[in-house]
Amino acid sequence: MSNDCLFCKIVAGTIPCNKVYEDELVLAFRDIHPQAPEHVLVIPKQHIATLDDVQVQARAVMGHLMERTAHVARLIGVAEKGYRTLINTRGDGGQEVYHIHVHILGGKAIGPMVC
Ligand code: IU
Repeated sequence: MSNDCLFCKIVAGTIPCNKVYEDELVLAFRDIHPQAPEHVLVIPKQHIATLDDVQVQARAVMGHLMERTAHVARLIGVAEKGYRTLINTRGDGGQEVYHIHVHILGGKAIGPMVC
C-alpha cells in the first residue's frame, strides 16, 4: 500500500467506492466521472503505479487482473455486445491516478480509437 495513493485508500476502505466486484487480489468499482454508460475500473489491490512498473513478480497478479476484467465485463452486462479496455500510462498516456487500473467502457458503441 502507498499512503498517498487514492486507489490504495479505496482498497483499504478509507475512501468509499461503488464496488462491482472484489476478490483477494483485485477490486472493480464504477468510475466517478463515467465516459460511457458503463465505466468500471479494475485495479490490483497491490500498489503498482503504472504499466511501466510491472515487474516479473507481478505476472500472476496482472494475468489475474486481465482474466477478472473479462469477468467484470460479463457481470456488468457489456461482454456480449462488446466493450473497450484501456490502460493509460503516465503523462502523455493521460494517466491521472498512479495506481494501475484497467478501464472498462461499454453500454454503447464506443467507435474507433481517436488520438
Ligand atoms: P486515468 O487512466 O488515470 O486517467 O483514470 C483515472 C480515473 O479514475 C478517471 O476516469 C477518474 O474519473 C477516476 N476516478 C475515480 O473513479 N474515483 C476517484 O476518486 C478519482 C478518479 I480522484
